[in-house]
Amino acid sequence: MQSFLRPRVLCREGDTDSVSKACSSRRCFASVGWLAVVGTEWSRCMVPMVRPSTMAKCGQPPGLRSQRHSFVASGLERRRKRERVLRRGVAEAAILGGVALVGALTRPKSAPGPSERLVQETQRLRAELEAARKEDLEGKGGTRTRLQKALRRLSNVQAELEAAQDDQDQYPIPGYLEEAASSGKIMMAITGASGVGKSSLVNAFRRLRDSDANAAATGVKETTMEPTMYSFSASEGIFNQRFYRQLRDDEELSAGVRVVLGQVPGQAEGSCAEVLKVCDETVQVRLDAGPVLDIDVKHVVGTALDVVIWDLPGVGTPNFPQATYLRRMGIRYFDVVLLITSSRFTEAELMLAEELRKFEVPYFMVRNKVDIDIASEILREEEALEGDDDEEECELPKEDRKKVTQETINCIKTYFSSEYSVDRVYCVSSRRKLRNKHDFPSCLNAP
Ligand SMILES: Nc1nc2c(ncn2[C@@H]2O[C@H](COP(=O)(O)OP(=O)(O)OP(=O)(O)O)[C@@H](O)[C@H]2O)c(=O)[nH]1
Ligand SMILES: [Mg+2]
Repeated sequence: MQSFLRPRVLCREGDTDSVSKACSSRRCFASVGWLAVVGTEWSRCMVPMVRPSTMAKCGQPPGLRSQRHSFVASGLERRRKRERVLRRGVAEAAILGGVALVGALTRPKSAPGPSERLVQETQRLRAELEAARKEDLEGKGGTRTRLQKALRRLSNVQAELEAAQDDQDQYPIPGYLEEAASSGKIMMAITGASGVGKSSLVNAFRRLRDSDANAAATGVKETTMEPTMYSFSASEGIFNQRFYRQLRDDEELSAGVRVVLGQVPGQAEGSCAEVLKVCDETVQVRLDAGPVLDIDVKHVVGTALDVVIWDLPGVGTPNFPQATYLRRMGIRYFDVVLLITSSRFTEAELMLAEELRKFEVPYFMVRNKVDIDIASEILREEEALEGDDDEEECELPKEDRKKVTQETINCIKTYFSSEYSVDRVYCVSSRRKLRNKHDFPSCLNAP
């Protein structure tokens, strides 16, 4: 799948200081996680893994020990328990065999809460203010204007910081997500309006019939009434074969670890395997498909990550009004999101897209139920060919049906790209017989 996000640089070579500074912000819980898991190229310039539990050791940078210190520090304390590494998976997730590297190895600039930039700017301005005060006390000339300017700048930045803080207070991590986040899995949400086929798609991803006992409930009326979690094991889904954490330079593999393979001759890229033995530069693995292979360690691209899919209630019903949906569902806290639509974009869907863009959550647009549009277009063509006699029935030849199908899909894609600048929309149908058609295989990167 192709994500809408592009890689962003968080930390350059030798810039490890910014890591410790990041620890001072409320978002550090997320950032340390991200930094800890980035790929090999990045791990060279990052500090070693810092878990939330080791946060205390990071301490506060000196700038924060000023008059406003308590504001940031107390908030930090308050959230210590609550704010888990909800979006750490973004950086570590990658999809093989497809176009995208999800999360692109960086943390988003606009993760929820006060940004690192804001915190750093506040520190800088405080230091500036202190220096101006000192000079003023020492009776140096011309310091008054400098002092006033520094005060003004600081109060502006502090207002921004407080606004970001308030925003986070209004949009806390929902309880249901907080618990699941500690599992260390990739949190993926399926969201969109009610009835667009979110739960049906979950079943399609899990290769289940809607009628199977453990399938997600689907129906013509509003059905999913609370966020429901589905974990994927290697045998039932595809996602955990596609998401991986890139190996760090110094990371050693050991028997039993599940890994994702790169381009191994004769194997599909992105194959999943279990490590059986490690000897120097060679690893013996058992592919999920069965065979045991001895491969060069360079073909191991990372350790496989499990994925949890959250089938969310639909937005915009009286039960889940648009006004409170973002807050109730905690959309901004997910690692990756599938935004499902089944017709034209509605205001609610645009709101979701905006939120995802704002918080830089990687997301994919899926246009479901294309079978209905195609059937309807074919019917229209046939009706056009029929005469006035109601009894006369005309069936479009196979070739023409194919043409109408392609045209319908193209039309849907053009609509999203021209109206909303969304260049990649996966046109799918979750109907069982159509799960290998249209963009469904590429949506899943299914082999
Ligand atoms: N023809 C067709 N029908 C679909 C498709 N996907 C879902 N449906 C039907 O659409 C209806 C709604 O599907 P659900 O999966 O329950 O939709 P949902 O988005 O989960 O709905 P809520 O849980 O209420 O938010 C059901 O009757 C499904 O059988 C599809 O691709 N094609
Ligand atoms: Mg549902």
